[in-house]
Amino acid sequence: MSKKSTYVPAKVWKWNAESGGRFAAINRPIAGATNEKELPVGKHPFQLYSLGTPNGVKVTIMFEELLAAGHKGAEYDAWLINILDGDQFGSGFVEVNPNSKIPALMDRSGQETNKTPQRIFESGAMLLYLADKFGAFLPNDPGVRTEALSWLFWQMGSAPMLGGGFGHFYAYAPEKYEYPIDRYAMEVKRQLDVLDRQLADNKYIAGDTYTIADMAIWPWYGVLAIGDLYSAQEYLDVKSYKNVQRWAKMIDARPAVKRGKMVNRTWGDEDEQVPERH
Ligand SMILES: N[C@@H](CCC(=O)N[C@@H](CS)C(=O)NCC(=O)O)C(=O)O
Repeated sequence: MSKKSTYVPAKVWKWNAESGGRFAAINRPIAGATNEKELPVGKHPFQLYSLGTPNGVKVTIMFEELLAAGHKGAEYDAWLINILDGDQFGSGFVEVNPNSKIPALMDRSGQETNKTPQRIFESGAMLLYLADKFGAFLPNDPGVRTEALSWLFWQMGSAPMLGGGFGHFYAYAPEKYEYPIDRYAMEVKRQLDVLDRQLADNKYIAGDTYTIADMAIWPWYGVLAIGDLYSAQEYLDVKSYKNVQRWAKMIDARPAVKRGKMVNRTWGDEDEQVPERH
């Protein structure tokens, strides 16, 4: 157990901009734009404003899978949004995503017929929008579709425990605090066990078919299992989740996944970085 803390929360919370931690400089308690900045627009039907983090990679994998499957209408420009420089607070970005988080997407297809561009924010909404638009990676069978959507929404609800909870306190907080690390490690291990049991009887997350549920879950839990997310492999004993291991390696071997995970990436091996894609 941790020692008893002497910290007592104030009566009313006040913003301490100097609180430390890796993202202290960009995190704010207020929404909205801080500066006027238009977003660039390229020649392709889709304009993606993003960064190669797990939430961004979900969408670049989907675009690369669509293109690999022959959907030429899925051509996209992927512009780099540097969240550590605060690009997500520019006025143009906030118009596409009022929540100021990557990824943000504009569907500008149909410009020749004066169709109003469509904004989409939240990575899960993007996967669903693209799956419906192209009739791909989300089977029509109501049972399979519902199962895939259940797992897609499971991911959207669960990953903040892994990223904002475990990852933040294990890797980014200014000090190591036992209580939150312990609490979130337990929850992440429970989530890995949920996936491991599902993948014991299923080739892919939602059954026999590769769907947007795999694309949503892999960049978080797949990369945690076989990659270097938060350098926590040993701490979380990720190798013990055998079915997650099998599935994560299978998804990782897909050529479209290999391409998708490099787009908007600006760290790691140079030959695995494609900062922008046009
Ligand atoms: N639920 C959102 C989460 C997006 C998100 O948290 N994006 C992070 C990077 S992975 C971000 O842009 N952070 C910048 C900030 O918090 O200012 C989604 O899935 O699209």
